[in-house]
Amino acid sequence: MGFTDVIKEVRETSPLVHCITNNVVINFTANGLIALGASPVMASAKEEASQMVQHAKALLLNIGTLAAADVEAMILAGKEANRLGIPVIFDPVGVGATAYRTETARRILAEVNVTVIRGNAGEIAVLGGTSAQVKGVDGNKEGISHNQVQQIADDLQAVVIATGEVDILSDGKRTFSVANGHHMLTKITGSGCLLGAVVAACAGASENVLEACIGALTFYGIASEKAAERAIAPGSFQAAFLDQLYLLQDEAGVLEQVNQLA
Ligand code: ATP
Ligand code: TZP
Ligand code: MG
Ligand code: MG
Repeated sequence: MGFTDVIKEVRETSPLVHCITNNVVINFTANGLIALGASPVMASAKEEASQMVQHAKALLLNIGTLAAADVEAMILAGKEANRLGIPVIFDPVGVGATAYRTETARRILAEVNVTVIRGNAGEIAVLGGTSAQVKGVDGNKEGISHNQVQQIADDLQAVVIATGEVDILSDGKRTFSVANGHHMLTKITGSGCLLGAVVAACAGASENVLEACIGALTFYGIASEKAAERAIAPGSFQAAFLDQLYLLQDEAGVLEQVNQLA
């Protein structure tokens, strides 16, 4: 269940990923998707959002720089993606930080059938109705347990990915951890946001969403490890990371750190 098959599928089919994302990470996200072998389009006007989805294989909704017009576009595009049966990936950036973000995230989840939710552990805990203060041996360093992630996935009827030093993901029935990754990812902006886009590309190119997510997380984590070997600081890491999204193959020395937890 490694990354090989899903990344091969992405590179062979170059899925179009329609991104309605925040204005901090638009360029990095587009470049990351191209490096991976997918194809990005950023279209957030409500007048065209649902029409653009018709060309896409996956839709990414990211509330990082929330504006009312974008929310309307996200809901229109999300409903069209649901009608077409293409996966919708939701990144609830900063949910819990303000009432507006929390209300908007809840509204999107109520109106759109979201396929995958990818957030940091704190954001996922807020969506689950708790705070991320719980620490446990089976949790990630940010303090969400695999049981919590599984419960939230079951409640929200989506694949839920809680990222951190160790990522935890679940479809509500099966739960995995992915330990690949490098702390340099925390020294550049948009590493979580781009991960959401990479998950979208993989889900759009694959039949099995959970396996696509595991493939995306392991590939992304290993790409960051390889990039860190070649970088001296965040600036060169960002460039080396884009290089690895383009270059990384399943080869000797590539170690996937995936565990099934439940
Ligand atoms: P935050 O705003 O908390 O940084 P985020 O949206 O950037 O959240 P992260 O949880 O940082 O999301 O995850 C982004 C990527 O960085 C994931 O691939 C994750 O595995 C990786 N990552 C995050 N923290 C670490 C860490 N301490 N060590 C290794 N990899 C990490
Ligand atoms: N402010 C609003 S969105 C954003 C910032 C800095 C980017 C967040 O990116 P990530 O991937 O969550 O670190
Ligand atoms: Mg981060
Ligand atoms: Mg984030």
